[in-house]
Amino acid sequence: MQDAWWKKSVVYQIYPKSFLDTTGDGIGDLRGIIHKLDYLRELGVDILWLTPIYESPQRDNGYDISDYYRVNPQYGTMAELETLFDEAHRRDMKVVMDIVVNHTSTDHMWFQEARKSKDSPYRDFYIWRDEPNNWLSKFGGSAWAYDEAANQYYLHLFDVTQADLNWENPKLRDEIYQMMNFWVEKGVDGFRLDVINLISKNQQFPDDTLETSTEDGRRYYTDGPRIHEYLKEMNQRVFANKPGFVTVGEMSSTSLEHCVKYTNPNERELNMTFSFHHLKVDYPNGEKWVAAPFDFVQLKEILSQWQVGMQQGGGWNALFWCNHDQPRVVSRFGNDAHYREASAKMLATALHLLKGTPYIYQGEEIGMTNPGFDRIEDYRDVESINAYGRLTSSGTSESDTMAALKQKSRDNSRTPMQWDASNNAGFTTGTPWIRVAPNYRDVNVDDALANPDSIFYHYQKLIRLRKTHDVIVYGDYRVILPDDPQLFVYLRTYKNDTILVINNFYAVDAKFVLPSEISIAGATSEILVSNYKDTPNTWHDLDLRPYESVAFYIR
Ligand code: TEU
Repeated sequence: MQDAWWKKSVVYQIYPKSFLDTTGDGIGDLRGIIHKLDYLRELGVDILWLTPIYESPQRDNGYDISDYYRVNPQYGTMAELETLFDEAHRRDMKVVMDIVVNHTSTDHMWFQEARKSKDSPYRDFYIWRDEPNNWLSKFGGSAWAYDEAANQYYLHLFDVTQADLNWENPKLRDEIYQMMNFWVEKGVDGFRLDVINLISKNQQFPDDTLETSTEDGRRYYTDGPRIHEYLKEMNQRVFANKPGFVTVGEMSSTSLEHCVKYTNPNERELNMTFSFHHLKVDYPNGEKWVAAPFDFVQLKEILSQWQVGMQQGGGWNALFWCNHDQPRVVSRFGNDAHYREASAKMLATALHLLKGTPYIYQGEEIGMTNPGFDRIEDYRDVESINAYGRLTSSGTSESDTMAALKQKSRDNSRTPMQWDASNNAGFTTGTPWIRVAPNYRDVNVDDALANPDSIFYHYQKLIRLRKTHDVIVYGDYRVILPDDPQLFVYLRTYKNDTILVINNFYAVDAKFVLPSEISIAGATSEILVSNYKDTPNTWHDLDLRPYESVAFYIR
């Protein structure tokens, strides 16, 4: 039985477009990533996940693929990608590629052929109807678009240029597995599978009620009727070809029960899943596009539910606060104005000591913040621009709309990586495709590396601890004081080891007293990691300062 090596690993997500530009065209590239591999090695991460680098018209920054077998020339060449694999491997890092198989760009040859005629062998690669149903696109408006050449409507759960593939068609599935095997043979070590739980649609295509923002059709295609069958087939036909291959599924609006099934090794589907419920705690009534505070107790409840549920069901969580679709966590659940360093470290500890495989999104390791763009011209993301149009034309004021974008836009995490204090944060010598966040002179990699107390070294320490303490990897999870409005406290236990993690999520002092019903067997304790220098080693009873966070190791 292959050891589940990826349980001990930490993944670093790279958004190539915003990582490092070596050509001066304002767009990051593969050579930029190669250039920074030593930096990533220094951080200590084991796996690099690259968001899509395939040929694409870039309507959705590469999640709209027009050719799965080619590298987007803006990013570089196939030879450079191979060099990137080799250079990462030489440094003991693995590379995971993003695979988008729920949809392709409408520029893809399959779609271009499909629309020409009902007799095209590619017609049935997509989902066509004479009459649309009332499902809504995740990016706003109807999920169906009329195509003149085809004289039918096609389904697009995302942008109108992202046509959903028809997984009912075995020929389409063959093509997809063949394409995936091409990348496996090329030397990629794993896949991150984009919205993979949406590929099986209810073939009746029933209308939804549209009564709430989530009754938009999703119940008919989320974790759909044949999803587990497809993933088992994909596993057999692709992943099983390479021992140790790692897979993570991105699961939109999923359930715990399904994620247990996706990731329990006996099911032979995937290794781990991303779920998003904990990142909707600032969506009042399910509505994303309003500026709103987050519900802290609900955040803990959801995290705890997934910790316990995956543990009981033998599944495995991918742990994350940030990615290229989410605002920066220090601006969201931390405090980027007055306690940027302390709160970024607290959030790192709170996440990395949970059970699961942690993911770091580029820039998170130096505490990058939301950029605070307050002009629509600064935004690039199709979802944000659509939302702006929809909100302002339906009567939401300009200022409420901009407040929502400023807090929620996906562009918050897509601004260029801040390498140093020089122009454009050292990201490019040209004009960046999206503006650099204005705080780059204070928040950058150069400064982080020069300061032994930086957020960077805090992440480095957490990554190292995972390698030396099995309790971090395998320990059982239990929450303490679930209703406390300020503290997130949990225990991890494995064999004779216990870790007690105490996090103050607010800018005011707090007091922790271990509840009497909790007994921890252990005579000695030490502080594994903390974000204040002088935290006392008193785990029964502790006064916490703003955003203070500490993990006690008790034996
Ligand atoms: O995202 C899927 C997804 O559902 C989101 O997190 C999405 O950004 C959110 O619903 C918007 O409110 C994945 C990719 O990560 C994202 O970048 C792509 O745009 C999307 O799939 C389509 O491929």
